[in-house]
Amino acid sequence: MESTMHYALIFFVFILLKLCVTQEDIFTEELLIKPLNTDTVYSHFHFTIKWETPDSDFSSHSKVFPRILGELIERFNVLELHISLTNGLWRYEKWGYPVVNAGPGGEIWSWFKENTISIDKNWKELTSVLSGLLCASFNFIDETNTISPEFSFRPQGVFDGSQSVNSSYLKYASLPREIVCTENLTPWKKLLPCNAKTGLGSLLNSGYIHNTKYHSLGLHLRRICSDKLCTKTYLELQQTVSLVYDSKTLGARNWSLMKFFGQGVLNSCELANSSTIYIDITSNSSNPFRLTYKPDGFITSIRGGSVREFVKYDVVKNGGAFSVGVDYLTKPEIAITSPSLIYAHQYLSGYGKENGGLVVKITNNHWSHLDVVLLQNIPWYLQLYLHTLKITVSGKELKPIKLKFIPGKLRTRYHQLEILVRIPAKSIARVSVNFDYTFLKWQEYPPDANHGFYIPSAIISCHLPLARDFTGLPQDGTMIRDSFNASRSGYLVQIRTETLIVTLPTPDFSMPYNVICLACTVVALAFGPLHNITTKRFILKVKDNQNIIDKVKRILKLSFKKSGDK
Ligand SMILES: *[C@@H]1O[C@H](CO)[C@@H](O)[C@H](O)[C@H]1NC(C)=O
Ligand SMILES: *[C@@H]1O[C@H](CO)[C@@H](O)[C@H](O)[C@H]1NC(C)=O
Ligand SMILES: *[C@@H]1O[C@H](CO)[C@@H](O)[C@H](O)[C@H]1NC(C)=O
Ligand SMILES: *[C@@H]1O[C@H](CO)[C@@H](O)[C@H](O)[C@H]1NC(C)=O
Ligand SMILES: CC(=O)N[C@H]1CO[C@H](CO)[C@@H](O)[C@@H]1O
Repeated sequence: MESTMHYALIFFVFILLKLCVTQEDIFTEELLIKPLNTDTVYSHFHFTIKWETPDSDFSSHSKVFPRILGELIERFNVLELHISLTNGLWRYEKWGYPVVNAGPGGEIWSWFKENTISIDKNWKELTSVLSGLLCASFNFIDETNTISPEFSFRPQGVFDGSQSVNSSYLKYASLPREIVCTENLTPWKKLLPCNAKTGLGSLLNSGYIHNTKYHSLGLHLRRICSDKLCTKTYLELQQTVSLVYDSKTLGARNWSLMKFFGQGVLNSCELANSSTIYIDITSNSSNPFRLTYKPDGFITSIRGGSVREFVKYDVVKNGGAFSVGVDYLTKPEIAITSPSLIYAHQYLSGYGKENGGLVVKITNNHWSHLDVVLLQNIPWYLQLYLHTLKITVSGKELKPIKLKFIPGKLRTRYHQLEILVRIPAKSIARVSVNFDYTFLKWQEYPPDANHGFYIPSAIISCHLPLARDFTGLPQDGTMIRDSFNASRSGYLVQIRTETLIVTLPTPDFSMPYNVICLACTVVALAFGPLHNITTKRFILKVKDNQNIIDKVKRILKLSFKKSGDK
């Protein structure tokens, strides 16, 4: 009797706990496929989890939200976290803008909450934990290569608007040398609710991802409002994969999921609230094609004066086992994307092993002027001269509206240069600065010293008045909504330039090896005969018993002599 009551009590408590503790978390997955040009196709995976949870207590259970990330946020007092791991360079001028922007290599930035006691310590620990979590070299991030840009970054989620943004709560670091590979994709996939077994995640086979022109993994954590008045907030996790396929490597212009990923969608993820594939068919008017699988719906999206057409496939409704694709009806003629409004390139100037220069060229294709923030994060092993900073537009010098420079310190801090400048309509601004190369201490060179040293990509932020090729980070968790009609005063785009390699004056590290080899050879050559002479004794040997061959020879000789005598 007692034990029955006992069990009943436990059961009751269990039910009560479940009712109190289970909070709603919603998982959606999307795949956007968009032809970028006559020979490239962009596919972007977007996995979103929205978790309705209190700001500080992550001990409650979630259905699909990865527990490790919840713990991380609580432990390190993180407000927002953004990570990207990228291989390849996004070509803004040919491809337009990606949904999520990322520079080559690894990149990480995080906002900490205002009540954080030691931001530096939390940052160091956070990067170390993430390094283990994603198998990336984030553990090489420390205060020497971390910056806190003032103008370039703003929190992307809920933010208390009463206070101005204080950039001392922001930490940004990039690892331009990071090589992104399967070992990063595998732990990244483990964070997905369906663990890449079913649903759209199952398309991410590493064999097919790493032979693309460009691939980028992203992980973005932020807090968003649940409604307009922001009575409740959600914790939102966005996991993204961006891939750019080249028809030349695929062998044909006609593409399908089968060709991209080696398989179609086999089944849907049970935990996903929605699972959708979108194909951008806006380019059909210039390069007509035929869909190989019947779509479930059409969507027209209007955004900032740009109308785009999409077709939609519902993975759950189709019950899995299908592959979408496109067969082109004509030969390629017209480039699909018009030139982007703004793009930039970075390169080295200067001469010799001493005088270097860094140039960023920003192109404004818009019919009116654009205000642009340029952020440069330059390693301390280049000694920068701010007085040589020059901004020119077709020969004429341009004054920056705002300039913030935190000079680097040898071995302790990177240079941080932020420039707000107004670029006139239809022009190219050239921002150049000179530097000297530094001699490093001999232990500071990496094992492959002659490979060179990296300069991270520059970041250019700008409010675009139009959203022609702009997709942007989704504001409400879904990339494309039915009859989406957003007209905002500006669309924030951030673009990143290429990373650069500089060769610092490098000592000849093979010299000690050569010296050792030579010295050893000389010693060995000299030592051998000397050792022989000094340690060996010469003894005269008496020649007595001859061996058989000599005996036989002698006998034969004698017998021949005898026969000759006859
Ligand atoms: C930003 O926060 C830091 C640390 O709390 C504080 O010292 C600094 O005065 C703040 N800056 C502004 C502009 O509020
Ligand atoms: C693209 O246009 C061609 C004719 O111009 C039409 O036959 C085809 O159905 C269109 N494709 C889509 C996906 O709308
Ligand atoms: C693309 O598909 C169409 C229709 O099936 C076919 O006629 C055409 O030859 C294909 N193109 C290539 C390059 O395979
Ligand atoms: C979108 O907004 C514009 C301007 O407000 C309006 O003219 C247009 O009809 C709207 N389109 C849709 C589909 O609501
Ligand atoms: C929050 C949300 O989008 N919930 C949706 C989950 O899926 C069901 C059925 O498709 C919808 O009714 C909910 O609105």
